[in-house]
Parts: sequence; C-alpha cells; structure tokens
Amino acid sequence: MSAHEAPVPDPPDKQEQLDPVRDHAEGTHLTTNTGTRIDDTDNSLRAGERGPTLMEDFHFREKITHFDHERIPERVVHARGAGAYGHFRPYASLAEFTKADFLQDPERSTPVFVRFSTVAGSRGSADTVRDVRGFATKFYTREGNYDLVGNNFPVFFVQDAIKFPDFVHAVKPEPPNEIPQAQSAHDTFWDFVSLQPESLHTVMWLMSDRALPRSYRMMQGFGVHTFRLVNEHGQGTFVKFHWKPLLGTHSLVWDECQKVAGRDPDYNRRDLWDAIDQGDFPEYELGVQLVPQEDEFRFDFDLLDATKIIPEEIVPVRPVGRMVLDRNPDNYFAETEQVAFHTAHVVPGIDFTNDPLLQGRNFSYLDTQLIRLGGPNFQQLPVNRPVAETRNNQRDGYGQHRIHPGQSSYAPNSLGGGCPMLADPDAGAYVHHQERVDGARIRRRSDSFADHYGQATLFWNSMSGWEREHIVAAYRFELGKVVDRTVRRRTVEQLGHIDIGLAAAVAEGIGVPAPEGPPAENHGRRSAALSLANRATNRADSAATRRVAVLAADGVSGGHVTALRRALAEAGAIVEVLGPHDGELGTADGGRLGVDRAMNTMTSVLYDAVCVPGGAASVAALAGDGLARHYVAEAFKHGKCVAALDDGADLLRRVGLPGVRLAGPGDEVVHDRGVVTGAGTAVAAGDFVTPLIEAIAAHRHFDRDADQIAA
Ligand code: HDD
Repeated sequence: MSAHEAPVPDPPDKQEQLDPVRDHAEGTHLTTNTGTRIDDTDNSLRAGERGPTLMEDFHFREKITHFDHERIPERVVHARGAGAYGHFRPYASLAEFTKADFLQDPERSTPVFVRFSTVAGSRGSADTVRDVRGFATKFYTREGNYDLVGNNFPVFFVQDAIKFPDFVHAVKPEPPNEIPQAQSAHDTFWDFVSLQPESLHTVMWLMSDRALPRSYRMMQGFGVHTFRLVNEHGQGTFVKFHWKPLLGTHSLVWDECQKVAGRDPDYNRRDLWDAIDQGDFPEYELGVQLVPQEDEFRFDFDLLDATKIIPEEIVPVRPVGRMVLDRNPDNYFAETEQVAFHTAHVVPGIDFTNDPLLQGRNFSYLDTQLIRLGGPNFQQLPVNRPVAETRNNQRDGYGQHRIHPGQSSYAPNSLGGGCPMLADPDAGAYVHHQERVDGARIRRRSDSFADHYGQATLFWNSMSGWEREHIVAAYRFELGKVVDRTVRRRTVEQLGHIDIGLAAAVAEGIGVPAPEGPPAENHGRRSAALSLANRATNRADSAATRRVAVLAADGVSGGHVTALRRALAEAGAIVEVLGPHDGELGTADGGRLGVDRAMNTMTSVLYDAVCVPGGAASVAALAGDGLARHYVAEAFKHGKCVAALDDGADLLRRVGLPGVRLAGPGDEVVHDRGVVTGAGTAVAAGDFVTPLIEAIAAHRHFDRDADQIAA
C-alpha cells in the first residue's frame, strides 16, 4: 500500500475532542492568564489606602484589558441564535447518489452542531419577531466538516448574491435612528421589496405563520439552493435538502408573538435549552429531492433560481436520515457565538451548482469569519475544529494554536519528506464535479429567472382559509406601519400580480386603492405540502413537550389536578399549576397542592393550553380574578386548547366563548373546536383525556369565532 492510500484512522468523537478544552473551575484557584495565583481580586493595588492605583498591578491591568476586549463583532445577519450538539445517522446508504462518507452507513452516526437564529435582529433582540429563521448544521464527518447553512423557508429574497447587501440594508433598522429593531414593518424594507418583484415569493412566506415558529424544535429547515450530489463514478444528481421536525411544523400567531417578545424575549432559545436539558431531544428527519442531471430543464422554473421551490408533488421528498440534538453547549460564547459556518465547507460527494446566490455565499462566509473571529485560524476554535485530521502549509496568523515543527511549509518539498502529501482522488480527496462552462463575460440574468409571480401565486393558492387570513393581516400590519403611501400602493399593485383578492383585502386594510385594470390570471395550481394545515406533511399529532397551564385557587379539586397531571404527563406534556400566589393552595378535600408558578409571573402566551379543574371555591375565586379570566380568553383567542372539568366550565361561561358548546348536566365530555369540557368522573375514567390530548396535539383551532374576544 502506498502512503497515498493509507487508510484514514477513525477520528475521535466530537465530545471526546472537546473534553480536554472544557475548563472546569471546581477545586481550582484564581490565577492570572499565566498561572500566577491571585489572593485578592476585589481591591486594586494602591499607594496607600486612599492613594492612586499603581501601574504595576498586573492583575488589575490584565483583568480589565481582557474585559475591554470581551465582545467580538456580532454577525451582520443571524446575530441572535441558539445552538446544540447532536448526532446524525442515515437510514440507508446513499451510495447510488453520493460518495459522502457520512451518508453511507446506517450503523454510524456523525456528530453535529446546529445553530438556529433569527436574521434581522441584533444579538439582544427578541426571539418571536416576524423573520426568517436560520437552521445551520455542521456535520463533523470523518472526511472533514460539512456545513448545511439553511433557513426555515425554502426560498430566498434575491436571486443573485450581489443583491444581498441591498436587501439586508433595507430590512435592518433605518440609518438615521437605528429604528426599528428586528422588524420588517418599516418603509425601507417595503420600498425595496415593492421595487424588486423577485422578492415577492419569499415575502409571502414572511407574511405567513412560517415566520413565527412555535419552537426551533417545530420548524422545518431547507438548504434552499439546488446542490449536487456526486457518486464514486463522478455522476452528479441535483439535490434540494429538507429538514422536517418530528414534532411537526407549528407556529405562533402574531398577537401572541408580540406579547411573548415582552414577556420572554428568549422564548425560542429557552424552549430549545429546556427541552434538551429535560431529555426531550429535538429530532429532525433529513429529506432530499433528487433530480437527475438530464432533467435539469424539465421544470417551468430554473433549478438555479433560489426564489423557487420544487413542489413536493412533482419531486417527492425522500427521507434519508435522522438528526437528534441531545446536548446543550457548555458556554454560549465559546460555542454558539464562535461557531463559524460556511457554505463552502463541503466534503467529497457534495458539490455546488451555478446558482448565483450560492456562488456569492461561497465567498461571503469565509470573508465574514475572518473579521468576526479575528483572523484566519478560526477553524482551530474548539467548536469549529474538524474531527478529521487537518494538515497543510498554512501558517501563523492571529490566534495560532498549533505548533508546526519542521523546516518546510511549502509544496512541493523534499526536506519534509514531501509531507503533507497530496491525497489520491480514489482515496478520499475532494474532486470538483466536472462540468463544461462557456459563455460571454456578461452581467445579465438568464430569462429562465424571469417569472417572479408564478410561485408566489402557488404559495397563496396552497394556503388554507385561516392561513390566508393571517397573511392578509400580516400585510395589513406591516404596511400599516409604512409611512410612505406610494410604497403602500406599489406593494398592493405587486400583490395584484399574485391574486387580486389578496391585493384588494390588503388595500382595504391600509387605506389605498385596490389595483386597477384587468386582474392577473391566477394559474390555479396548488402544492398541498405547503400548508401548515396539511396533516400529512406538516403535522405530528402529539402533545409531547406541550406546556399546559392548570389554573387553580384555594378549594380546587385535588383529584382533578392529580388526574390531569398524570394523564398529560403520560402524553409527554409539561403541566404547571398556576395559582393566585406562589406556595401552596388548600384543596376541596382538605389537602394541600403545591403551586408551580404564581399566575402574575406567567401569561397564557407562554402555554399551549389552559385547563380549569373543578372546585366551587377555586372556580369562584378565579371567576372574580381578571387575570384568570384573561388566561382563558387569550388562550381561546389564539386558537389554543381550553379545557375545564365540572364547575371549572363556569369560568369559561363567565369569559363567554362565542358559539362554543360546553358540557352541561348529563354531558360526559364535549369537545367543540378545541374546547374540551366534561364531568370529573370522565377524567377519572380517562374519557376526558383522549379529546384533551387530541385538542392539544392539534396545536391550534382557528375555526372559532374569536375576533370578538377582547384579550
Ligand atoms: Fe447567509 C449567516 C443562511 C444568503 C451572507 N446565513 C447565515 C446564517 C444562516 C444563513 C443560517 C447563520 C449561520 C450561523 O448560525 O452562524 N444565508 C442563509 C441562506 C441564504 C443566505 C439560507 C440563502 C439561501 N447569506 C446569504 C447571502 C450572503 C450571506 C446571499 C452574502 C452574499 N450569511 C451571510 C454572512 C453570514 C450569514 C454575512 C453572517 C454571519 C456569518 O455569515 O457567519 O456571511
């Protein structure tokens, strides 16, 4: 065997690799950065008790200098994020399509680090803003790191990377006053997109509930671009990557988002952290849409156009593996902040296409890491370090952590024995997919990128009734914040190219005329997979990890609470008893019940469902408490499951849930559009629990008459 063909040794596991750099403080003493022990870190060294500080206080100077340099530039986009480690494992070998090592063996898992993010806001902004979410995965494969740097939308706002700075400048806070933070609801964003029809399709996604994920654990991910898989024969296949959360894809509603942004700005970050901490590990299925090379021109759009999807009905998504996130980082800065993704971090078997957005990204990510992470050695940071061996002749630079012995740092060399040697293409070297490229040097987009309305219309046509209502409401909200009337009008005219009904509904809300002239023809095509209401593709009927608030006061039925707690816990839900105060409550049968949280410290928007157990005194106290009534009204308004046992339903009656049938005398259990009421005996018999869990698992019930509810 020649040295070129030497087998690649199995790398260490990523966590094993990180262990030596985890710097635990237990049992240690405070020292300077050079190891000198320190006996006082509270008083600077002074000339006399009331005298000036001395220059020779090296501990003071080192401590302050380090502090002064603690911050690094935040990411220009995707500044706010949350990360987690995990593992990916393919279901079966994908050797037919790709030689990528991590997609070959269902017995072998590959460590990953995932960073989820919002895009527009600064590091300290709220999680539940209307925005695209980043979904970036670093696979630490045996052949090097592979980064799949995707979003939770399958399309992007611009077709060519050269437009990215314009788009980002438009959506970011406006230059004169840096207002508004983390919002697209302002003039410059709508000015730009109304002049830029290629953005329309992605803006439709942004106005939909897709932009308001309930959780990073309940959010799809997409590689967006068409990439290329390459097998060991050098044969290429076009591919679109999809992540599907096993908990289903679920969203919040806009009113809820705005309230959560104040009540818990860390809502999505906390949710991810808590779930992993409690052992509810988020899982996602990796899917691929595969298109043979010879089918490149089979579609009525260009595969290289990142503003287009391949509808799943035309090319189905084939599930190929599963990712589990099972470990929180130890240190936010060291890991989640310093992780450096780059679309050009690829491994053999995964290649690019000529998508002009992707080509530009391949330049941008390396460039940004150089300044953000202080130089060319950012790959040596623990979170970025591949588990595969790295060897080359790149040397020195800021933050060099490796010592390279030896005389030669160039190739070819004889003094270093020719090392590091070039790898054989047949022994794991990356070989770029060969493709003939010729053409005139030109700044022009292909005509095949010209249709900007077809898929925006496809998206609109595919929405259910309530999704359309939410989209119209979102446009009305956003454009209602736009001061310039011309921008409002221009946007409505653009919408007229998608659907005249949509344009008219938005126009009415923002006080501008509906577009004139003959309405654009709607092609009538739909893609059922796009709707969040579609059970088959986007839902998971599970109440697991859903948060349920049980409202109680003194005199509550302890039996109801115990039965609810047991049944919901069995379904994997998280139950919290909320009382008028913290501590304990007395139950109807003379027992004591611990309160998990005082009602005033929480709010219905932090729960997926609200339950009211029986107990005359408890229900009377809650009915007289505006805060308790607000929990019920608000949960109902946001389409959530609301449930009550026995006289607990009196609280629902007091609130007044329009048109909803509640259990009365003689009714065992009544389930009406997510409102579940019934007799206490039914909870004991388990009959109440099945509809309750169904109602929670269904996530939201928008077929209610909730507009008249004040909450
Ligand atoms: Fe980007 C970060 C996703 C277009 C330039 N991008 C960034 C992150 C994600 C994406 C998830 C955060 C990674 C992390 O968590 O650290 N970006 C996308 C997607 C795009 C896209 C799915 C379109 C399909 N991006 C895009 C373009 C450019 C950039 C066209 C520039 C030409 N993106 C960047 C960047 C960032 C970044 C400036 C900021 C911080 C970073 O890279 O590390 O280089």
